[in-house]
Amino acid sequence: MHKISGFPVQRIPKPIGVHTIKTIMQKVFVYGTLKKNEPNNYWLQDPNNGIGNFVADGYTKTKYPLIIATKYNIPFLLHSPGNGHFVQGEIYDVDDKMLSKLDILEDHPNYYVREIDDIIVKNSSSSDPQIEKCWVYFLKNFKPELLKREYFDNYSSHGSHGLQYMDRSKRDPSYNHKGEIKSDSRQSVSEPEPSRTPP
Ligand code: PCA
Repeated sequence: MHKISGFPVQRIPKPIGVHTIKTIMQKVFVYGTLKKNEPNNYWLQDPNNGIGNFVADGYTKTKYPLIIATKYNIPFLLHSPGNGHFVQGEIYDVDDKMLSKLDILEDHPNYYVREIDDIIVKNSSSSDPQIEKCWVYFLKNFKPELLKREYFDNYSSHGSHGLQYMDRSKRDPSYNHKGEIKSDSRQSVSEPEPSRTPP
């Protein structure tokens, strides 16, 4: 028994076998519409989706082509290492729930493919460049002609390129835009998109 302001207080012992549940966080590097001030950043900010905490700005350790494609002006990081630029973006700490929500948004692994890659952390206090292993949504199995597009190093939907992103709610559900970019998908095929996979 302890006494606080004269009243006896009983210490409640921690029950045996009860553990604190630790949330496992993973790092995601975003380079497109998920960045701050871009059209899909609200996914990371919505507590109903889980945890999405901004960590730092960063850029890819490897060069990749960052392009804007399809009639909806969607940004894609083409999995073609060594081509393009060191791409700028943002690192977030996310929990499993948020990661699974992002996978739905990006339609991983059917459309974008999420892979671990080295990201250089900007403004890190140490003098050596700090590298974080982060998940990144790449486009694989893309049409080779996409490599002839303009390469960006820092995406903005409102950039001087004039290729403003079109939100999925405004798109034509009968148009298969994946056919414009995927080598294994035909452009003429128009199949309605499942409502849960709207990248
Ligand atoms: N969203 C993901 C991949 C491309 C996109 O628009 C991102 O921002 O990283």
